[in-house]
Amino acid sequence: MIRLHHVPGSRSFRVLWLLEELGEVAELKIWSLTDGSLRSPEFRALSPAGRIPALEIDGRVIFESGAIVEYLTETRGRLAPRPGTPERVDFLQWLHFAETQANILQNLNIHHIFLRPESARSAALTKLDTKRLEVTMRAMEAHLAGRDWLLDSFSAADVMFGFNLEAMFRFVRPEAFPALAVWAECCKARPAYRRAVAKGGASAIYTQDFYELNDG
Ligand SMILES: N[C@@H](CCC(=O)N[C@@H](CS)C(=O)NCC(=O)O)C(=O)O
Repeated sequence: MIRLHHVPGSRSFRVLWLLEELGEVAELKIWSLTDGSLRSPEFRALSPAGRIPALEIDGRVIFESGAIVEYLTETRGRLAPRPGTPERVDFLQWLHFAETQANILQNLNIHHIFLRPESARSAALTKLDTKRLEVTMRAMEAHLAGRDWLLDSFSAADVMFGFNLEAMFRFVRPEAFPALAVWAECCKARPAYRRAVAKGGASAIYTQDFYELNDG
């Protein structure tokens, strides 16, 4: 039995999509980011920082989505280059880059959506994180121009952006990032991605297509 602890639209989507790509059947337990349940002893026993995702698999629990993605590719022997190969370095680099970008996206979610009261939100920090997001998107645009996937073929490095590619164009418009936008559409067109969206449910985070920067 595989059980994924999931919030629709969050980083757990990375794991859900990868499980679909690998043909693994998982039961989902849905949590909320806002009702306090992630701070419960029940959830903290699975993920000590109270963060989504956690995955029950092969007789244990794993937290940290990057570790889960590495574990799944290692044990299922697919969608990642072998350790020790030059392509493995690229794989690891983009895998971890996804989390650098995800942390910025998480800050923007807090600035635009979660922080209450709204008067506590900082226009300066929102602007700073929007700029930092743009920098990561420029790096991806430069890398993806003229190629289909982050590596020579589709891999779990692409999947690691599963949360990000739903989020990034909600804060930065796509016009300056044509290669990134095409890659995002190719990811979303994969049958496993679509199955994961259908199983995991619509985003529990976003209610708007785009969040304007309020420069004050
Ligand atoms: N590096 C961790 C980050 C996990 C994380 O921050 N998840 C978010 C959802 S996308 C979360 O659980 N947030 C709840 C909170 O911060 O209280 C991972 O990749 O698993």
